[in-house]
Amino acid sequence: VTAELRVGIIGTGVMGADHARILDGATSGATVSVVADMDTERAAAVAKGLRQARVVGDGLELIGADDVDAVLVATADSTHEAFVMACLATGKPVLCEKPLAPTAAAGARIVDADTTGLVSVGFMRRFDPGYVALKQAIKSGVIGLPLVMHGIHRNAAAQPGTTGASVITNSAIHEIDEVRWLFDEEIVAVTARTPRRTGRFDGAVHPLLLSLESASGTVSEIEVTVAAAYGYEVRGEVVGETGTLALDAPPLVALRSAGQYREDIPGDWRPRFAEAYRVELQDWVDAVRAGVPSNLASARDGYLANVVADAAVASLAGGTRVEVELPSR
Ligand code: ISE
Repeated sequence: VTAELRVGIIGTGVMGADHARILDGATSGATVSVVADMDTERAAAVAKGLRQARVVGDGLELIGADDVDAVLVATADSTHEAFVMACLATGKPVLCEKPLAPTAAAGARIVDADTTGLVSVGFMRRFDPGYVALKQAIKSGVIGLPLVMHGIHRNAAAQPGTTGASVITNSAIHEIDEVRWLFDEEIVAVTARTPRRTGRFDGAVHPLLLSLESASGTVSEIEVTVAAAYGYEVRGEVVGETGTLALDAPPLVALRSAGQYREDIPGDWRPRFAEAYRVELQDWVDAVRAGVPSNLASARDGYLANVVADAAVASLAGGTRVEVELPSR
């Protein structure tokens, strides 16, 4: 393969803009040829920083364009399905940002349509050097059987439109995929709870406490806080029979001065997962150019995360533990 992959990006918000910059400037073998956004001014501002991207206002037009070989979807969650389906209809590989869809019903329709494995899902933690090392360490047996995982996932401020359900389908979906991937097994039951309400965030869920039970009996206890105010933080610890593995987010620099110690905390996920995004995008570009499946999460992975998320939404609404009905498909 010699020709550069011409990628079209739909959605030029925070993630679309970041992916465009990485694909066009820090990935080998790819160029961003077209960017699409209903807000064409926003798209034009992103295109300006790219080598030779043109701007369109309509994502479907981008998918059909002759100068687009593969598509990256970074639009609002509720619009993923329509764009992914259009990519499948034209036979173009597509990297859909997480979540694959907001519900399992929508995820199932995509799995059924993706008969040749054209869909990849952007669960970037699978490419984060820390998470990769954590998975290897668990597999090596150094802490014995994993028993419990503690996970912390905090955003500085809730995104506009955040609801109780979307805290699960948009944010906690990362941990749902992570647990499946880290322990190589399915989640069979979930319990979702929330403490007292606060004025900090007017959604009903703040924070979300999620308990994810894996098939073999490992339990992952997750806190997802969407309006933590102080910054962005993701870390965790796996407790095994003979030791623990802690995943911290190391600061880029730590300051010792005037009798004090200071670490900076990023404002959002982009600095924390910069390397993960870079490696993820390079993997996708290499796989698409070689015509082989990528190492990203598949449509089926995205869908199975949706199934668990639906169960968590039901648990939160009903105040009970909910067993996950794993589909046979
Ligand atoms: C956002 O969409 C992301 O994917 C971030 O990684 C996550 O931390 C945040 O909670 C989501 O809203």
